[in-house]
Amino acid sequence: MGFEQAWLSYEPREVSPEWYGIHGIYADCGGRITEHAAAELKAAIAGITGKEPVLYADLPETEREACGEMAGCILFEKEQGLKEGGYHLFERKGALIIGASDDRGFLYGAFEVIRQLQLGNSYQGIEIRKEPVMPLRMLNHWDNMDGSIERGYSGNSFFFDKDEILVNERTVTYARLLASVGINGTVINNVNVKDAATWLITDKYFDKLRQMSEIFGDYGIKLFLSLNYAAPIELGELDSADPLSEEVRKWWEKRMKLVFERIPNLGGFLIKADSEGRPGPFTYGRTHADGANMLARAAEPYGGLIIWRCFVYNCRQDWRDYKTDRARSGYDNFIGLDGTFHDNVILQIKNGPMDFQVREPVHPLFGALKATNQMLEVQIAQEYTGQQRHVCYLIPMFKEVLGFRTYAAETDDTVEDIVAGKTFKQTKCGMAAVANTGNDENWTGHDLAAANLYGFGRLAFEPSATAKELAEEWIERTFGKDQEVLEVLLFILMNSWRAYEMYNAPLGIGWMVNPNYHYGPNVDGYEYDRWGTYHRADYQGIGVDRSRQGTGYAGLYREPNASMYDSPTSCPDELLLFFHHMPYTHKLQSGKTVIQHIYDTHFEGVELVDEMVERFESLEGKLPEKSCRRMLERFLHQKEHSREWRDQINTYFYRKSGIPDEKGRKIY
Ligand code: GCV
Repeated sequence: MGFEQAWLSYEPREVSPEWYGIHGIYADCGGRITEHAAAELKAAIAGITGKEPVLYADLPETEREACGEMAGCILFEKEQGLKEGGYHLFERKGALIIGASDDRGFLYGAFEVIRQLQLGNSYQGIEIRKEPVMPLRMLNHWDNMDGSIERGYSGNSFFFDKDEILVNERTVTYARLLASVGINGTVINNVNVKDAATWLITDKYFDKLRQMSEIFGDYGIKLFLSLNYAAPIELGELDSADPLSEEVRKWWEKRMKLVFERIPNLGGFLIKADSEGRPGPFTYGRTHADGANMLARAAEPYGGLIIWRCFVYNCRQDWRDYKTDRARSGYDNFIGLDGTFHDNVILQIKNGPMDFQVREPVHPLFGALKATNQMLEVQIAQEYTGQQRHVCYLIPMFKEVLGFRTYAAETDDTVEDIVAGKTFKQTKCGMAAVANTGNDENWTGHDLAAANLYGFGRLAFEPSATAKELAEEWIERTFGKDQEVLEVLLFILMNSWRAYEMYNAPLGIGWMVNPNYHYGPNVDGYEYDRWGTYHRADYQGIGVDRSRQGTGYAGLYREPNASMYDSPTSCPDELLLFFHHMPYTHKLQSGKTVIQHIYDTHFEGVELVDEMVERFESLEGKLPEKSCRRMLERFLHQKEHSREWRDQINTYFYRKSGIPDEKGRKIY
């Protein structure tokens, strides 16, 4: 099985009988995207059924019947009334119809047909009507131009090498994979824009970027670039990047004109400003709105979007300072600017207030910002969740985030409603994921990590799909239909986030990792450092007081969330230490004490991993050999490494608290 194609492998498999009778595809009603959709459909049918249908790409709708029998054909037909990207699949007298009102609708409709085909479903009597729920469904790559990837765990970049841009077969497969799950935008370079990447908006790279963007365009995907806010200075042309300076404004106007002319399929820019050492408007005493709006005005004539990140905090904190709270910083920096951003600016907000920990509360800006376009940023690169060596299927976490009620309105107030544009009637909004791909043969290092890439795209398109459904689909499309494989891999995926959380930092406190590279346990790794990420454990208790008496962070939520988080009796167990400093002897809602919870979850988390590995081993011979070997190697590492987590965390808290495990298990 060719893993370069991930879930788009079109090798023969058993499918419902009528697929073998497909003899024609009629697809004359769209542009280049539709042509690519039809070609993809043809390749999928030919590969899977062994029978190649004829593709009638230039035949007007009116002349189709003249070709004879329409039963057994797939017809692309214009259908009014569907949202951009929406499609309608149905059967008419033995023919399968893909109705859509635009090119992207045909593209996603064709990929829906391929999904049905790979899953082996019949199309008789089929009736599927879908429209993308989130307008923007994006990937953010943190690829550097030297070929490395910041927080990359699956090889090197396939976009860049030695400061050059790569455009090749993999670019096409990448675009097909993204389109197949409905992703419509991608940022190819790291948000930390330095050195050569600053020059991406210059003549040096335009030709290659245009080529790449055209390939993406064929699959309905817009290319985006991360921008260096200080580009006018770093490109050696000005000595200021002050957003209110006339000279700077003019510089950007000229630059945007050039860039959009040379790369017509450019969607816009992503900007990390005044964060972790990156330049921004603060240098000039200006606000984020000043900075974003200046760029937005310059990009507006070309329909360009400015996606501005809210990951802004003081990374030079004094660990002795109990007042400054990093969790508050995104909110404090942006809430006063609500309603002041230009219409083509979107604020991109991480799912939690800290940084992609295994458990965090939802970012309090969701529901607080009412008059600003906003996007949710999640991370499928598993920076803090096992770095694609541990299995951690993150879709259940994303579902919880999307389902969180903000109380910003009486109804339609969940994070999903907000980023789908429902709550505040916005059209420039959606969801982005920090990507988990690299040039490894299987794209994602751990074969099972591809479920996160797949699930993310599908979820952004159709958030009502359950995590389990998406996992099932991905397993069957990738490994074929085998009940045992399905059951085991489903068990592993669906338990993986829970298991990882169990043997990781307890009760929402986060951060007990080795500094810098963020892998492996180190309880005090960040405790006496400048990053604002503390657990405040002493011999009596642990946790950060973010209640009214503490940093006041809990009060940033709307009621009743604020009160729920503010009191340790109503705060959900899994976030208790994020919001409160508690004695080890405090009884959780579960009835266990904090310390016993720590011990139990760490022992049980490891047991769960053992069970996952044991069940995986039972699949030997049922999975493609190379892929099975790769996974097994990672599972064996996870088994060992989860023990390291268990023992370091349990030992640390046993030594700190002096309280023994009720069950008398081995703690060092
Ligand atoms: C791209 C965290 C990561 C950084 C990342 C940053 C961000 O701090 O560790 O690698 O930088 O988040 O999201 O900008």
